[in-house]
Amino acid sequence: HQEYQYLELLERVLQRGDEREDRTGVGTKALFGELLRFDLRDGVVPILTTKRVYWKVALKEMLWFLTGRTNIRELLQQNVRIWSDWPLARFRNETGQKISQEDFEAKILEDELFAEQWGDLGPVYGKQWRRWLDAQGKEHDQIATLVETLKSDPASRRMLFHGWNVGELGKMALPPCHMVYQYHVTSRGELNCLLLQRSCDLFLGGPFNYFSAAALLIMLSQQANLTPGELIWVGGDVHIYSNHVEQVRQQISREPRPFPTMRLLRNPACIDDYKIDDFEVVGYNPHPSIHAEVAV
Ligand code: UFP
Repeated sequence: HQEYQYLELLERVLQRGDEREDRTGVGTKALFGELLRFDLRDGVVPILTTKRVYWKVALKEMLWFLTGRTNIRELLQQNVRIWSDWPLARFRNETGQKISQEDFEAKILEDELFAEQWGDLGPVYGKQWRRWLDAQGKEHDQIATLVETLKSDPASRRMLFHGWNVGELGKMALPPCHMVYQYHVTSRGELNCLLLQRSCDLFLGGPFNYFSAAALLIMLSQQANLTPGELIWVGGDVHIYSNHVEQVRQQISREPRPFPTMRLLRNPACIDDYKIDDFEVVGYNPHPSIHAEVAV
């Protein structure tokens, strides 16, 4: 079962990971340079089964990236709260107010001006993917270019998009973790993706990142009339936070179940037209969810 790769990686990081201080102050165990391969043929998707993964949340986030927008308001409108911590921390720091996350999110939702001032994450993922700004002030839509190339020149070795826009890193709430996505089309018309993730919170981030990269690959396949092949995930600093160790042990003790499959219910006219209801996941029967705190 493909999920054992992940469980073995968890185990390896716990056993052999270098214990180190990290930016958040929480502390991690980390390995550098790890690789996982997920076979996406026949609609199989890597949604882990040894804990419940909220795949709809990950998918809504991916669709939000594709819109090119960067304000958490559009996420909160869909009840997605995974990006709230960063703007909340900035608000508390800069105003000295001890507002709760709930109140902060409610204010972002009801007050558009407040959202503009405090809800924006800076030029993170979506901005770079859809509107990368070059030195001449011209914007580049890396996703549209990718779809075009997949259709017109699938043998190309230049099919990729990148989030690490050096000149804009300072303005981002978080510099991109899942950083470069490179694509490859086989002679059989299978689409493969190699994702380089520079930094991975293996317990909380990884499971989301695998699935959303797979979902994007599936959308791109449909747009370019290809079939899903393989997702190859490469992690740079792959770590487990010290306050996730108990959760990880619990997860490792569980037996994986078959990965589900995902189907697209519609063939949207372009990569911008996908909606959450276009995706159907079949046969997902995970173990219960395991809660853990995110390090900000
Ligand atoms: N992180 C992920 N996946 C993501 C994301 C963040 O694992 O998609 F946005 C984690 C990795 C790391 C932290 O623990 O967030 C980012 O911190 P740093 O920039 O110091 O690597």
